[in-house]
Amino acid sequence: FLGLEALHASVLSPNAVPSVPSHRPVARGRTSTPLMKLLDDAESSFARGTMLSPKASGTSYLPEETVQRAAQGSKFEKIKLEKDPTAIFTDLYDYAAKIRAGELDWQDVEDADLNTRLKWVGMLHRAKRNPGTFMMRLRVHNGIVTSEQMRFYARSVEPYGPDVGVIDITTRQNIQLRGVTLEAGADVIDGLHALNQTCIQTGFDNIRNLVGNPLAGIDENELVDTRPFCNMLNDLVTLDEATGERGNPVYCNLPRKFNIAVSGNRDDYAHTHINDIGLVPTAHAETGEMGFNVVFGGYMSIKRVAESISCDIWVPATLHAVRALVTATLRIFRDEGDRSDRQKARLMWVIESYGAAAFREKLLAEPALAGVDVAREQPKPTSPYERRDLLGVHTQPNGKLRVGVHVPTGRLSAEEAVQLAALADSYSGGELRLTVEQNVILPNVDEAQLEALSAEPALSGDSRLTLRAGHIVGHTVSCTGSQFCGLALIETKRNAERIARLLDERIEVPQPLRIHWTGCPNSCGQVQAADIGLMGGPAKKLDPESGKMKAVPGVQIFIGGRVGEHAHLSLEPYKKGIPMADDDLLPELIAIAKEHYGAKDK
Ligand code: SRM
Ligand code: SF4
Repeated sequence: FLGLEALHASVLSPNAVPSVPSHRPVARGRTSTPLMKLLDDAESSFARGTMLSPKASGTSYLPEETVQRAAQGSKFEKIKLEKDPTAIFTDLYDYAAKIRAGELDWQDVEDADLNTRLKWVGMLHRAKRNPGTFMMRLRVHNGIVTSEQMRFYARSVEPYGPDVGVIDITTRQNIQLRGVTLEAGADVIDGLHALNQTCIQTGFDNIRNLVGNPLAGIDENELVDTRPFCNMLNDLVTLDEATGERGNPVYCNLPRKFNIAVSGNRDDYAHTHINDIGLVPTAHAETGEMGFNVVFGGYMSIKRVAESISCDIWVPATLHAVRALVTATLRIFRDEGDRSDRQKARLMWVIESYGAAAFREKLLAEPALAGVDVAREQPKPTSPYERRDLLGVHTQPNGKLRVGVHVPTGRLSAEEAVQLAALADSYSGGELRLTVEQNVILPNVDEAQLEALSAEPALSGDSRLTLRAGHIVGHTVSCTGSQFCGLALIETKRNAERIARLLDERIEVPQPLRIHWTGCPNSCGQVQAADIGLMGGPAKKLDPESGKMKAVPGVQIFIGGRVGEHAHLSLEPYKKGIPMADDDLLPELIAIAKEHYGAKDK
């Protein structure tokens, strides 16, 4: 359905990162800008003497009024004003060089850089669980990874040993590397850039990984190929159009994170309903032209979980129209979003401040959208449709097969990553597709090779990776949890994997049962979208020794979330305070599975 424009652009820009020098000098020196004056006047703890770079920074693009609000805003706003996060890119190289030369210890790096600004280059210090090590969050737009990139991930984490040096597939169809030190970070970035990939703008107030259809281009039900759109939007975030350098400063000082998902079919594998912008492929009712109904404002957080809403907007499925729509929305969000209360700084709050209809008018008045053929929301398809499973073996339109590989809770050891890369080289033309359920798809497998693939040692015997996961194990998703995340109230991944196996041993469910785990109310594991969602929370249990109730790790249970065309978030917990011990949690889960999902004892 896509025109030449999209395909042409995708050829011109097959991936995000051009070859430009990564070591850029940052000019420093005291300047008397209106911003410096503002900083001087503002009651804040800015480190005096830290200068703003005269080159374009994220802050250079903010209107004066926004800068003023930011200067009086949250501690993160002040950190961004004091030194623009874009500068951390080159600072990282300086830090790495000094640490290697023995002139600096990571502990001497100023706190705002170490624990906040470095997130701009995807380096998240694991201060609480593994001080001195970083999780590196990449950008894998549309979830497409080459075998070469996968081997590079393995090489990057392998030095940190099997406990810390692991790779995670995330709930945004993305990759996180663990254990990386500050001095190694710069090398990892260079390595990524050499492989046409990057990690910039992934962990701070940035536009996060672009989620697309994991079946793009190999999908018998495809309405739009999401790859060119994810490529184009990824370029928008990672390239400075003026200089060709990395990192577009226009969107480098947002009020908060920003999520975009591009769906390619009626299955909505990209989860448009929980993204700030969700593009839902829908043909124009009168002209038949393929385009996107746009939904806005979906998000999850500690204080509030909101399903996306319609603002009655449809745009054609052209790169120009989608870019215009996204840049117009980002302009409003960047300049008008809340800068004082981080809990109110997501797009939904801006939309609500106008009301959906007025926000639509506001958006359409944006210069970026001038000349774009924006229509009212188009009717959604009504014919029956069954959401397809991404795991298992399925035929592609070209006669080849797509084969889902289950990766328990998305966790890969360095060795498993190398094995996956080898499988991709042997069977899927060196390509791997990631899913938001934290699994992998091997595309374009020859039917004649299926038997050999199934018999591969990496996928059989005791291997954690498998082509044949049970209905529960295969559909379990988990956030990072307390092993690495300082915000976690419980350990998630190991429990999720173990409990799913126990459930698959004890009960039979007629269809996949999506159990999601999340270690705290931020809901990175998207529990409100799950059939059964488990969120870390307080619980009490009788202590047999003291005879008193004792605080123990526990969960809140959510049930009835839906994904796909008729997505629905389950906002209120079904039960609270369930202790995590197997004898407490398993009976609860079995009862829910029987009562709500047709499970039977085995
Ligand atoms: Fe998340 C913060 C992990 C997807 C909502 N998230 C965090 C931090 C960075 C907290 C921290 O500093 O430790 C976690 C890092 C832990 C670690 O070591 O891995 C973290 N989030 C994750 C990942 C890795 C979970 C996973 O195991 O897959 C996911 C990475 C996605 C990516 O590749 O970019 C992840 N986080 C999500 C999602 C799901 C999604 O995007 O579909 C959400 C809910 C959707 C949303 O954002 O609206 C989510 N994470 C949050 C929030 C709440 C945001 C808010 O507006 O308040 C936080 C807290 C924050 O940002 O302050 C958070
Ligand atoms: Fe950490 Fe909480 Fe996100 Fe899990 S949900 S990764 S515990 S912030």
